[in-house]
Amino acid sequence: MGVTHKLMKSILDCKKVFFAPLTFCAILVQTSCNQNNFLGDYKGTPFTDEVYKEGPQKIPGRLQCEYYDLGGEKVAYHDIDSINSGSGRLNKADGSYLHEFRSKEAVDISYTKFQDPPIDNSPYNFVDPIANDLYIGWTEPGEWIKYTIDVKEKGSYNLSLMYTANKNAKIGLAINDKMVNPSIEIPSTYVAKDTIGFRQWHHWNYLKNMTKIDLETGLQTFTVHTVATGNMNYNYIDFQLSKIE
Ligand SMILES: [Ca+2]
Ligand SMILES: [Ca+2]
Ligand SMILES: [Ca+2]
Repeated sequence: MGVTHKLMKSILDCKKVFFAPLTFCAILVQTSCNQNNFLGDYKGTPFTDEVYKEGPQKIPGRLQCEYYDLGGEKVAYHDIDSINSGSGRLNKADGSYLHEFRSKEAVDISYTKFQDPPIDNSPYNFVDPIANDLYIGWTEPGEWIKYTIDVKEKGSYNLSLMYTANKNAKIGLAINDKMVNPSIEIPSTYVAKDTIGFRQWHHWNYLKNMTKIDLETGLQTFTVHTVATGNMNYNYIDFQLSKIE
């Protein structure tokens, strides 16, 4: 090999070393761009605080309704008023996590209370909840809450909801702001023989397989719309993979 050949070879070897990381970076940038495009111009970010640090909720799995995104009114949620009727109000600010959870935001939040006389641990539950589980309440038609989710497996998912409903109601679900089911009927959990009025908002039920939706992998947004009647509490939604496509 002549001197010129040696020189050319060393330049090419150098280029390989130099360009390999650039190619890797280009792939990363491309992936990032695709995700940004998928989320459109969405300005919300996944919820995180001093307790919950896991970022976007993982699918398949259990989506906790109280971990809707950060970003505020008309970005991560729409609520009919500007106050949290639960955290810091019904549940007086006392420095505790449960009483002050997202108390500065308009979405209304409380938690399951097991006590005597019973509230969320009453004999009128259809399905027993767990104690001290945060949930969204004071729901009204027109309100919505949005989540960044991280779908790990493409496929068709069965969704099941842990909830209460003072009356028959309806919710709608959207992926990336496109409705995938605009009207899911949520059966009332009203029990006439329970004579304690406020407890009609505390009879828990699990609506198994309330709908089925198809999901691609990756980051995307999931929105829960309160469509009709309101008066529901949303605790969590299970996403169970029913079929790999
Ligand atoms: Ca509110
Ligand atoms: Ca509300
Ligand atoms: Ca919850």
